[in-house]
Amino acid sequence: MAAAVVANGASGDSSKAAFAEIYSRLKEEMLEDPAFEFTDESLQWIDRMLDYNVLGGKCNRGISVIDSFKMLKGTDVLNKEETFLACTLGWCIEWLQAYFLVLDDIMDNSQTRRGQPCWFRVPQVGLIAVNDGIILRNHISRILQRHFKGKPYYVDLIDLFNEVEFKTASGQLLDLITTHEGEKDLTKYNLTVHRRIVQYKTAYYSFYLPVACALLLSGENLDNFGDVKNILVEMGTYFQVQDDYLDCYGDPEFIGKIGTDIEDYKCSWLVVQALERADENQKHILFENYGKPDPECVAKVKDLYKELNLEAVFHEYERESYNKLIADIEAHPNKAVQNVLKSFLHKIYKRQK
Ligand code: GPP
Ligand code: MG
Ligand code: MG
Ligand code: MG
Repeated sequence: MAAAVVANGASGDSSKAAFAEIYSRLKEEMLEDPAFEFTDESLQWIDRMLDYNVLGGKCNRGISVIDSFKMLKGTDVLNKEETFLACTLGWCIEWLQAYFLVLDDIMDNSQTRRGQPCWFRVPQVGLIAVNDGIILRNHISRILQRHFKGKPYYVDLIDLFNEVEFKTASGQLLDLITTHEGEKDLTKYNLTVHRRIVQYKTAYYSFYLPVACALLLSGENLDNFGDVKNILVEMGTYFQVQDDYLDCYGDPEFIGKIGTDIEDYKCSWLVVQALERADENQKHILFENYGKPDPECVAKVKDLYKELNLEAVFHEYERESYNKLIADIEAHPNKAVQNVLKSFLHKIYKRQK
């Protein structure tokens, strides 16, 4: 199973293969954790839960730790120990992603994820998924303790994961309370509100975290990389705009999930753009139909997006974001850092899933 994990990744084959191999080892360690006396049932549950939720994604975040570490070191080959540590941190990010997605799908009332039913929709799982999310989060601490305790940067790693988790949960809070039932008021949605939500809920864990892990592995002090953090947060904002776009325009078969942003009354980049361009009549259509589960209402919103040519607006945004990011990256004094940032950007530019 692990060998197929990263088949969709966009980076070097050697990083992918090395990465896939480590998963089974980390999983075995979690299943043999001496802090708990597993029963047969709990062992099988965790085994299945991990394969279901940690695997099956693109693994861009995880593999970026290895690729970034190589670029920072200025080498294409890492020794066995370095490879293992980089892959392990990469998997910690994939575990974090699994934890967020299991819970996000419950909160967003989603149907599918990575081409299969969301974990909480699997018969016999239901709200046990909430506890599985907690277990996934705890596995990260277990993995870090087992493999990094004693390293000079151990405390920084723990702080990093804690801080990024806090930022993400705070972003998720903004995402959720902005959509409060009963006080539906689309006029409060604008680019500033959108930007704040997506920076926190997505950019830190998806973009800053992998590079920050590679920097710590390289012995760097994260305090010296504030400018890199800013560029990565910008990149993460662009990435979430793509996610908002794909929620409506992506092929569910291909992206592996069915969009719910219109039904969920989300402060999506698309609705913000629609509001900026709509005349009074069109605004009325949005106000009447946005945030309702009825497929006819959803279709009316999508028709309006088409009328406002939002696909073209997105493609223009994509081009501008890319150019701006490249300019910011090229202004950075360190060539190795430039390579890390460019490589990350090229993994996501014009992504279809
Ligand atoms: C993406 O939002 C954000 C997350 C997955 C972070 C969730 C954070 C938690 C603390 C649970 P999204 O809902 O647009 O993602 P998707 O489109 O993949 O459902
Ligand atoms: Mg969400
Ligand atoms: Mg979601
Ligand atoms: Mg989304």
